[in-house]
Amino acid sequence: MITLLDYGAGNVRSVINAIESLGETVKIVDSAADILSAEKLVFPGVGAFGSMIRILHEKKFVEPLKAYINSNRPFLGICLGLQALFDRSEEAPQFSGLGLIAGSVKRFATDLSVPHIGWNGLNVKQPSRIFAGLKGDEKFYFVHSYHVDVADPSVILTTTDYGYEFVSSIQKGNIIACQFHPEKSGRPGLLILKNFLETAGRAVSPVRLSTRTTLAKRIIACLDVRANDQGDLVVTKGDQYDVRQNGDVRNLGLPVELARRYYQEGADEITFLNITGFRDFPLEDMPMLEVLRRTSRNVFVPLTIGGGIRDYQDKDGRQYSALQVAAEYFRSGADKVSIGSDAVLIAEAYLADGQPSGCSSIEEISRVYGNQALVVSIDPRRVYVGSPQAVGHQVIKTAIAGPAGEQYCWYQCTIKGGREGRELDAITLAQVCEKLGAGEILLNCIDRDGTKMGFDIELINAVTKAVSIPVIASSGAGRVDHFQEVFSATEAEAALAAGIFHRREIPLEDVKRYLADNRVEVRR
Ligand code: 1PR
Repeated sequence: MITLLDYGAGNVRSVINAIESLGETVKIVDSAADILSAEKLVFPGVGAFGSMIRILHEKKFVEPLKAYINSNRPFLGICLGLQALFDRSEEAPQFSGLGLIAGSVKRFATDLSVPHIGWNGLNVKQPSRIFAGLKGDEKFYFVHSYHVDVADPSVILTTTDYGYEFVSSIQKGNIIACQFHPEKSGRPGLLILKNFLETAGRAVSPVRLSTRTTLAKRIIACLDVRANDQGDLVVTKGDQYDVRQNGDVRNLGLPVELARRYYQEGADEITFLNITGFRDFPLEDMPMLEVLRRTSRNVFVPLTIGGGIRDYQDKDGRQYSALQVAAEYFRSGADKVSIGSDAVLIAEAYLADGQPSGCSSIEEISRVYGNQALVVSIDPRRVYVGSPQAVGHQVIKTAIAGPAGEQYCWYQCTIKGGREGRELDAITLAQVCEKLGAGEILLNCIDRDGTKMGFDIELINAVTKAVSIPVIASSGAGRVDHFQEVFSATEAEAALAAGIFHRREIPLEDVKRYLADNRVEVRR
């Protein structure tokens, strides 16, 4: 029996699913007594450092947790569950950490995008039983803006490179804690969990010891989901956002089955977009929550869900906040939520008022769950203009001239699945959303969607240069070299595609092989 400390702040379902997939049963901590009587305790910290420590105090879990760890019984901390063990964190200096490992938690000080999101490797510094069966060159999933700074080097188990070398896991007796997410790291992640659970294992070192690790470029499979005219939830795909063919919604498969296929084929992440979420209230749309629950049972890479995340009043006049909608998604197995239409309206209000409201969905969700859990999905359309001064938006010079020979364009934000254009450009939207707390940008492009013409490199360059959070390039992938182009010509950290994968035109493995052959770091 494994005891799991859930303080109610995010996706612990994935950890439960991963442990259960290894044949173990999980008991969730209800009271301090459950911590004190645990035999093996897993603490998957999610959210933000300050809210985690506050809730641990409110629930009176701090002293039992210290007593458990001081007793040297098996403990596995994940992500914030590692950071919690330290004295303090720059993320919330007003709160003390548990003070069980000497040192503090610092924000990444690098020119690279922060959060550090994606698959990176481990430099193993000492043998451990959790490495049994690992070769040493595997990659694991990280998503964090802060890392631990250890006072006593003897506890360092692994380091990872991101701008500089930081400590990515520690071990002190039976206390093991890692910054990466084993439950989201596919087969090698499950192996680490299994090794932790089998406490009798011998300490070993992997065969291949790396001295420097590299963050991989991510390949994301995207599933646009909606109900078809018969009321079944299907994966569909648009051409420039038009998902109907001969009047019917295109049906390219079932969401849970397709997600599982992409996991097995090596997708680094899976994104579900509930594309009619702007119409329906997602908490009434239980099938979508069920899709997440079922997918997260056997898909052990990160899952993002978007569509309909905003404040809402149901037909009985009951109010729901975007935070409640997001919470339901996290509880059902999502690791990140993605906001589309609402982000545009929030940015417009911010620009009109000259200051944040403090209570927008972006601010509230990132405050509670951390900005790494919040993606903003942008649906821009190219608008040609004759000169940079023609409009009051951020205009770029383009090599692809417009119908009347125009040399300039701006990227107009849209809402409601591209149906409504707004007086806001995509670059400004990305900048405002970063300021308000978004941790990542999913950059679609209506002009390229479904065309297989390749990614809009000009758009992606304009946005990646304007923000310091990771950007996912999306829309237009048609050939393997389009992925190579986007990673060599832009600073995008991930590339997302849909149609070519759904129609089995290009296997995911071919994309990764081509990238690896062309010296782009990928996870294989
Ligand atoms: O506005 O917060 O409710 O979120 C709705 C979400 O649904 C947004 O993220 C929006 O991008 C998405 N969406 C709405 N309508 C459509 C549509 O297609 N009619 N899909 C839609 C957006 C675009 C991509 C697509 C890539 C790759 N899908 O995600 O997967 O363009 O396609 P390709 O590789 O085939 O070119 P809200």
